[in-house]
Amino acid sequence: MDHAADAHRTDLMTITRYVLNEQSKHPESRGDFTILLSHIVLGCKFVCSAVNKAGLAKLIGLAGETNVQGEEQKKLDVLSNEVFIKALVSSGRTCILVSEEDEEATFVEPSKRGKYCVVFDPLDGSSNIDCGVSIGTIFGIYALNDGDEPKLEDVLQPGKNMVAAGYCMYGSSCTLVVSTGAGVNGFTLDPSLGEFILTHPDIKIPKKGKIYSVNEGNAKNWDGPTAKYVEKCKFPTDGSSAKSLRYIGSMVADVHRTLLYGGIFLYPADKKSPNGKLRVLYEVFPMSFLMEQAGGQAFTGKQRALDLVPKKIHDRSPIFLGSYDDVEEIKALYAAEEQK
Ligand code: AFP
Repeated sequence: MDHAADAHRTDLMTITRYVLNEQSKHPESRGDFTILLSHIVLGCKFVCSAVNKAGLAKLIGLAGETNVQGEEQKKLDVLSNEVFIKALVSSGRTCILVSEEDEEATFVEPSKRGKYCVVFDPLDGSSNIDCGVSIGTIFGIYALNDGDEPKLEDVLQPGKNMVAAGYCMYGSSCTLVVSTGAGVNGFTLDPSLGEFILTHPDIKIPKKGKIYSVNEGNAKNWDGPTAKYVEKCKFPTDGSSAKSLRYIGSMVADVHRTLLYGGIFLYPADKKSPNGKLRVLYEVFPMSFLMEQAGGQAFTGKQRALDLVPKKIHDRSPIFLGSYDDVEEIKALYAAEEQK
């Protein structure tokens, strides 16, 4: 009998235990972040359960409303947004909430306010709901100085100022990947316990990968560097093997695979969408934060993604993120283009 392995199986590192351990390293901490995170975890569990039951409960299908981006909202989007807004407000630790589903930022009423601003996409990849493909929640967190009056500029900050970021993927398992700025950890929901257990400690993305992930249907509208990069992935000229293409069309799933297996995920600018498709605050920033924390890079085609300063809460940006060496290649192609 392998006693060491057995001890490991019975000594579970839940996300709450993990965060409390981290908190104890900061004696000045009042536990506000731990409380906030536990409310985010509750939101993730609720949405996970709703996503799992969607087919049975007839929760899929249109809710008859359109969101800020002009897309038709599905019932699960509406539900997930409500769940997260309520969970975050009731934590008593938030002051400003920015959701993909709401045109305006929500300012929490003074009696329920705390110092954290949370930007989030409650259910990203919603066009995949009906066919059961993995979807997810993405979030990023900024902190105000104690006593500061919250204002919109507090969430229009570069991503490098985030204090934490993460995503929860509702897939074949429910996986929560989080960084508080000291590495990246992945927790998997044990449905029988109702607890997220640390299953992927200190995730590091491979320095170079064998997979590229992009919507190639947009190729005719790409700029030179993106087109050249994808051509190199398929027809390498340095004797290396061609990369494999994997594209789900659900950012959480595509980024999760990239984080674990390495490679690059790109949603570039194109002639039709000069700023790409993905939203800076609650898609580009949290995923770029995680990539950097895991040893990878994130680039917009012009600069480090986390240096961007959003002007509006629903701004978009092109994004290239993943393994360090793969992102270096795309950076070199953009640099060469600039030299011309
Ligand atoms: P939906 O929420 O409309 O499904 O969009 C998902 C998403 O924002 C992101 O999760 C994907 O990476 C990206 O869009 C896919 O976009 P394309 O369908 O244009 O490839």
